[in-house]
Amino acid sequence: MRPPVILKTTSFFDSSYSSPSDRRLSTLANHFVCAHNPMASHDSISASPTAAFDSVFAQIVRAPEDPILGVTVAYNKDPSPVKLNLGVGAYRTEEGKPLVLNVVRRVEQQLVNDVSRNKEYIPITGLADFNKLSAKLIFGSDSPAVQENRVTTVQGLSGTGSLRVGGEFLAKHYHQRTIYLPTPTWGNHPKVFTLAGLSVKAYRYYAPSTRGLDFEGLLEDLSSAPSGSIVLLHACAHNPTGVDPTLEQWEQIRQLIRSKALLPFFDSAYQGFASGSLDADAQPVRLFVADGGELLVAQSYAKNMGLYGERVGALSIVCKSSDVASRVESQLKLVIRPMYSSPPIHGASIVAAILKDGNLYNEWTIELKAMADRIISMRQQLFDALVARGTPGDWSHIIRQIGMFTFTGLNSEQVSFMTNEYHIYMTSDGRISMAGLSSKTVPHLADAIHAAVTRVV
Ligand code: PGU
Repeated sequence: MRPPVILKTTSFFDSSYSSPSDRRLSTLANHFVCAHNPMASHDSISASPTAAFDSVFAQIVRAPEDPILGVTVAYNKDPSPVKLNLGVGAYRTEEGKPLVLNVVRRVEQQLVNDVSRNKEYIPITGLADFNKLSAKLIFGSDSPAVQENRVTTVQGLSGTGSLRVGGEFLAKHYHQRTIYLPTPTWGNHPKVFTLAGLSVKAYRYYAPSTRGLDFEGLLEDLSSAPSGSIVLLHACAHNPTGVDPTLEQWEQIRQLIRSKALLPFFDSAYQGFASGSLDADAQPVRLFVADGGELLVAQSYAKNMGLYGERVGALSIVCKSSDVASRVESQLKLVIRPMYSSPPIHGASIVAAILKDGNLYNEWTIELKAMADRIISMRQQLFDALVARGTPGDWSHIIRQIGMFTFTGLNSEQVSFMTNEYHIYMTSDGRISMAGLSSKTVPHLADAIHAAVTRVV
């Protein structure tokens, strides 16, 4: 027989999370338990653990699925053989399979075979080699800021964890607590920065009418941001729009940001994925570092090395002097230590091994370019397929936009229609991950888009 559990029916979750009807249910449950158990009082009672309403968590309201990762949850439940997941930004091969890069497999094998390696804790700031090489990757191997030791880099839990640590550091130590995010932006940005303790505001970025950049709106909004405000910038391959400023526009953005003493915080989740070149995709960041001003960059190795689940990333803060940089680093440690103590060793060891060896690095860049090129070819194939079907509308943005995503312009009703009728899964804002598409699945997607725009207004 199972021992009885002691149960407190008035949960502290009551007041903060439950609706009035939930609370009525809780009171009813309490009466029910008490009526059937002469030993029970209203405060502390014994009961079987089997009934759902016996739980101290009984009042918890079900949260909605994540708008991006929840698409995969729905996809996994669909038994259709033609189903297609274009929701999450994760690379797939022509066969629709996840890809582990050859160079990553080889390095992993070497790491496993090296018996001198151990699993000790690594420092709070992560692997020193990894940090140095990550800074060089984003800022350039000849970056004066790196050479002058004005950059502090700490290993992070992929892009998300690096953004979160950067956000929390700013909330604690920077004089301005407002961060401006582009509209639209990656759906997790507002949550990450709000929970880090910053206050989130928006700046105009995308113009639905042109399916391009709202450059005037962007300049206007950043011009009226209070001096010192933090500005989140997607380093390249803007998510979800696939719309990036030109280098000339970046230069104007830089001048405005510096003249108003705004603080740039770059999110670099797609270096190498936009153009296929790691250096070309880092140009906007390097433009800002070259003027000697300060900034933050969060890097992710999820996409460009295919290390999604390994959670490898880095946060760099470029400062005016090495003395400031080292004090900043000492405070970053105080942010990290109570959050997750120290980062994991495996993924960062893979990245460090690849970045430090010329041959492995070259091999990586070839595999990376192949991924970027396949995505670019998917854009052309989808565009051609829609033109061939005479699908109403101008679809040239599919080949103009860059990076992992196409922001199709399809509305949420059209997206639901495509999911219900064609088993095609994508985020409700009409974003499709081009990396999830293959030559074989392009006709199915083109048929679905054609049907959606002709049948669902
Ligand atoms: N920043 C941007 C702009 C991103 O698009 C993503 C991932 C991240 C940061 C975080 O990536 P890490 O995996 O933490 O390095 N966005 C993808 C992946 C799914 C998700 O939402 O996390 C996406 O589909 O938007």
